[in-house]
This record gives sequence, C-alpha cells and structure tokens, in this order.
Amino acid sequence: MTTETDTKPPAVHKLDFEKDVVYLYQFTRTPVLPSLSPYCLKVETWLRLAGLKYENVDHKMKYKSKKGQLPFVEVNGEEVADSAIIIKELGQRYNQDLDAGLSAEQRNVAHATISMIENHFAWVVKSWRTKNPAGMLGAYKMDLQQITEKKWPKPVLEFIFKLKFRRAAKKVRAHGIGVHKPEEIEEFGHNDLMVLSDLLGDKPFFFGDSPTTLDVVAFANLAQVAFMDKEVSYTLRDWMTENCTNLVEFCNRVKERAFPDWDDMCTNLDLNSHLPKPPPEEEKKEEEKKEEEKAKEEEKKDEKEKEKDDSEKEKAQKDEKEGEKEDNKKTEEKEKEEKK
Ligand SMILES: N[C@@H](CCC(=O)N[C@@H](CS)C(=O)NCC(=O)O)C(=O)O
Repeated sequence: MTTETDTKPPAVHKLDFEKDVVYLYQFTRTPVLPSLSPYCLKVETWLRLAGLKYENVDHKMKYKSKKGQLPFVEVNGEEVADSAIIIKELGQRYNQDLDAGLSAEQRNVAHATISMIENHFAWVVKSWRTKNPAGMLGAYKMDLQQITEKKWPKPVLEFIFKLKFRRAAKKVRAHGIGVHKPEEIEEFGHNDLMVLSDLLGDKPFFFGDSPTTLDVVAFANLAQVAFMDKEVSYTLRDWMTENCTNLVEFCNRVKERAFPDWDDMCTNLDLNSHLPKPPPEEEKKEEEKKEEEKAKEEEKKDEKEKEKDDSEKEKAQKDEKEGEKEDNKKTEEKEKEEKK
C-alpha cells in the first residue's frame, strides 16, 4: 500500500543524496578559520572526530534551516537543525558518543561548561563583533564579494553587512549582555576564559587524553578568538594569549587533530577539501585524448585484420576454383580413358 508519506518528495535541498552521508549546510570558509560561526565549526569538528562521512553543501549562503539558522544537516532525506541536536541525533543514529567514557560527574561539568561557553562567552565575542563590523571583516579577512558571489562595489556590500550587524546588535541587547559597557563585557570574557583555563590545566583535553563534546564546543568558540588575524586589535584575544597559553595550545591541538587540511581549506576556501577530487579539467582532456587515440588504433587494427581476412578469403576462393578445375580436368581425362 502506498501512503501519502511514501509519495511525498523528501523535504530536503539535496535530492541526489547518498545513503548515510551527512550533508552539512554552513557558512563559507574564511582565510583564517574554516567557519566564523562557532556552531558551524562545532558540527564540522564533531563530524570529523566522530569519523562520520559528510559533505558540505556549497549553497552560497542561500539556505537556512526550518528554524531559520545555520548550521543544519540533511541525512537520508531528513533535515536536522541546531548544533546540539545534530550531534545528539547523529551520535545516536551512528553510535558515536565522544562522551561514552565520562563519569556522571564529568557529564555534569561538561553540561555546565558548555552552557557557559555557548550562552555567555559566545555572546561576549558576538558583542565585540556587532560593535566592530570593520574589525570583524578584517579579523576574519572576509571578502564580501567572494562570500556573497555578488560583483557589487565593496562599499555597497559593506553597507549591507553593517545593516545586518545592526540587527545582530539588537539580539545582543535582547540577550542581556549588550546593555553593559565594553570593558565590563570584556571582563566577563576574562572570567570565562579563566574558568576554562583552570579546568583544562595541563591536560591535552578537558577530561584527559581524548577529546569529548566539551572540547569540541570549547575549540569552536576559542578558535574564533585565537585564530583571528593578528593585525586586527582585539584586547580579549591579547589577554587570552598572555594569560591562558594552555587554551591557545589546546586550540592548536584540536586544529591539528581534526583539521589536518586546515591550511588548504583556508587558502582555497574549499568546503570539501577532505573529499577526493575528480581529475582536473586538463588531466580529463589528456585522458580523453588517450582514449580517442586508443580507439583509432583499434579501428586501424580491425581494418588491417579485415583486409588480411579478405585477401585470405580471395586466395581460398581462387584455390578452390583452381582445385575444381583440376578435378574437372581429371574426371574428363578419366572418362576419355574409359571410353577408349
Ligand atoms: N543554537 C543554534 C545557534 C545557531 C546560530 O546562532 N546560528 C547563527 C549563525 S552563528 C545564525 O544562523 N544566525 C542567523 C539568524 O539567527 O538569523 C545552534 O547551536 O546551532
């Protein structure tokens, strides 16, 4: 029996999807880090550490999830939105739990710390970004023409970008943190960084030798500060570099483990540097030329064989005729002999 759900097309953008491949929708790359969204970087880092097969969809920033945000993923024709829900759903579906080895107490610490990072520290950084749109463009070396794929003059694009940021600044106020003075907000940031630095101590990851979800979230947010362009001044970044060297080292550790292709992706701004590439156009042409030459040679060989066959056939026919003539002659001679 065909039900309505069987006949309904899947509610996804990627229709030619491969089974069990996670299609990730996020922002474009930047020359300093793979994503300037901590939530997008969180999902991609987790996908890599969990070892799931995934592909970024180059949607030119056209789509948002049904909840109105990025990131979201599509898997087997189904959309899953929100970084925390994506990680929980995919983890359960593909049996990948980075936190499997944690005790109940460690899980509580992780939960509280992740909440601090995403509901407090992330807003400290967001508040700096929204108040410094020019600083943000420079910090992440953002090329608006490349990001939007619009050839409009840069000042026009920058004007639109700043308008968007005015809207984002309203959200920062609505969150609550935006009502404070910049120096007060910065101090909130110092307090969060101190907590993270103390928790990490001299361990490679927050709970020991293996990365867990807390490491993924901490990395995705700290990387936004640690890896921004050094030419751009941001006092919180300078404070972290000076007072929390273990957090900077931690960022480099996770970067090396999860993103060995970091430099490539930040240079080529390639969303899928982890996937095997189809042969480049030149190589493809060369291969096609070789195939063509091979086919021509085969054709020539066939023709020669045919010519050889034809001449052999002709010779055989001739021989047969000669043989027949000889036989007839012999019969005639025999008949003549008999008549005598
Ligand atoms: N709770 C969400 C937050 C995602 C989020 O805030 N995404 C931002 C970009 S960093 C976004 O899409 N903003 C667009 C908007 O809110 O209109 C998650 O964890 O995925």
